[in-house]
Amino acid sequence: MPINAGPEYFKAEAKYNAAKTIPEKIAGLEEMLRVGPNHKSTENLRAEIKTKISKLRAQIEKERLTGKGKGKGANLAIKREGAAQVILVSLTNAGKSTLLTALTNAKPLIADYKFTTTKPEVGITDYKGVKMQVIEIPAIYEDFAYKGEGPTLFSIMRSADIIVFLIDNTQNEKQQLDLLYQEFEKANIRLNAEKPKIIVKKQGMGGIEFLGNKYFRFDTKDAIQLLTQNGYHNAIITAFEPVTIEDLADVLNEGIVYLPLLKIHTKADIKGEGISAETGYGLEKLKENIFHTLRLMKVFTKTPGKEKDWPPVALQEGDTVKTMARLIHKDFLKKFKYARIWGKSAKHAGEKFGLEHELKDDDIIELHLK
Ligand SMILES: Nc1nc2c(ncn2[C@@H]2O[C@H](COP(=O)(O)OP(=O)(O)OP(=O)(O)O)[C@@H](O)[C@H]2O)c(=O)[nH]1
Ligand SMILES: [Mg+2]
Repeated sequence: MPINAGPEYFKAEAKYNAAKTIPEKIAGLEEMLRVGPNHKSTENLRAEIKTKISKLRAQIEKERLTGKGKGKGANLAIKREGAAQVILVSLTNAGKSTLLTALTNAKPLIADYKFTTTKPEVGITDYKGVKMQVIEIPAIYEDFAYKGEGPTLFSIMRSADIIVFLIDNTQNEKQQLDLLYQEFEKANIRLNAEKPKIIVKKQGMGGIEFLGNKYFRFDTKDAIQLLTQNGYHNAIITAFEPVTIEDLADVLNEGIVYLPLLKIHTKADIKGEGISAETGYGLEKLKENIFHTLRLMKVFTKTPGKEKDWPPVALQEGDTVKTMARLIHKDFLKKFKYARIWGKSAKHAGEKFGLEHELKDDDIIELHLK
């Protein structure tokens, strides 16, 4: 029994103990986390609750994939296209379909009644020559993560590159955000969060070993118990920055994915700031924002004596001449002599560089081969 737990905690615990279905059990445990005390002496308990939740969630995911359980087993696969997959999410009527129509070639139904969109709608948008796939997910509601098509739709989102929340300026902002965050939490998707810097590596033997002890903000005895509960009997645990036992519980839960989030406010023509998909206001800026949040950049190729080629190639920030050469042709790495570059990463126009040189957005690159 936790120290200083209030009556709400015991109510939640009773709810958990009485629960018959997995979602009910999860809801009970989540409530225990929410209303339970959160300080140093309860960290172990919280980590244990988290482990229970992730095991139950994994069970739901497994049942979904094998087609057991009530949710349909069918996997709605969406073929990836373009440099990135962008997901539009909101409560009903926030303007996802209107935005998708304004940004892409898609023609979803738009209406002022609730839950107009009932399956994912897909389109392609163009940002300065770079194509990105945009997907509208049917509106989120309470317990979407567990009900009907929700788990299947969340599994589409798990493999996406970025989540965009649409917040309707004409509705209560906090209610929209709370519900969205809550459902993503339930689906084990962490938004705009860094993965805790701790590595757990299973071993064949040797028991449990800890490296980087100065960073552990927990008792290794408790950590061993948590690891054992999760099926780790031989493992090396390495930390690179301060980590709590809850961080360890998160890392042990392989079902967690980490995705970037962008929040945008819609219907700015009626009220408030943000975008208006109806008038087109703020849409170019939005695409730019998505592009930068994804840490993408565009690089142009060029042949000697000619203008730059169109369209540009989409690369990830930090990519080098080597990435580019490899992308253009598999033989180019072997034949590479040097590159000439025009743009932000070059001090003067046409400067010569080797394979390890880091490119910048809007660079123009001319490859010279042996
Ligand atoms: N004034 C104004 N109305 C908008 C804007 N965007 C959407 N709407 C209106 O809001 C209503 C809902 O728009 P949809 O695009 O269908 O919203 P949705 O998020 O796709 O809705 P669901 O599919 O039901 O979840 C429609 O009546 C739209 O015309 C906007 O930027 N300005
Ligand atoms: Mg819609």
